[in-house]
Amino acid sequence: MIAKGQTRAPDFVVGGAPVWKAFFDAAAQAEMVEALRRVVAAAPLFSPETRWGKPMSVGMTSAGRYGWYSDRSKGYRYIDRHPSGAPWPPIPDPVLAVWHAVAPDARAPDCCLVNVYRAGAKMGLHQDRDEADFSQPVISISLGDEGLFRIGGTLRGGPTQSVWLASGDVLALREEARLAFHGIDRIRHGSSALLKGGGRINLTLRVVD
Ligand code: MD6
Ligand code: FE
Repeated sequence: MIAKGQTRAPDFVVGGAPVWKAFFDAAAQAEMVEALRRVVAAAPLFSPETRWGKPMSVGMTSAGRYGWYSDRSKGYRYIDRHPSGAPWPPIPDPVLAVWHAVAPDARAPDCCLVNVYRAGAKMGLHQDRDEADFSQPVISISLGDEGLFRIGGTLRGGPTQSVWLASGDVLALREEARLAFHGIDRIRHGSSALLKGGGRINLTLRVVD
């Protein structure tokens, strides 16, 4: 469990994004995975379609007032219910605790996007720009297998840097890096024992409105 009021300086900065290595320990990671199982039970994973109509390799769902969604007809957006029509479940408290610890001055997040990477899944370079207020950060939490995170600048096609994100690591896209292009090139399948059968979960917390 993250203690209330816990703060810590980031361990390093990559492409303008601060990274906190092992921000929470194995017991807290397992607690978070349990809470996420309840989220997935209420809001099952689905594979959104890109704007171009291709299914994404990453399984997704959300918690909070809004969930992120995409399909061929309307593209990338937030919707206030799961595609089944069910309301999104609330953002679990241990996840909110991470947000408040690394972004104490930010507004409360109203979406936690849950990305699940099985063997071979990846996420192409993109910007997170479907939110209304870019003064608010996006905070990412990694769980399970290591993922190779790549980050560039705010223009597509510029130079990029890469870093492996491991279970318990936290990264923030904020300030000059808020609109940086970023993605996940590959997963080191089986590098963590946190998830049965391997895989990686990434949570991104956002303020949408
Ligand atoms: C991932 N992360 O780590 C994908 N977005 O699986 C993201 O797309 C991301 O790490 C916004 C802020 C931080 C991120
Ligand atoms: Fe992103």
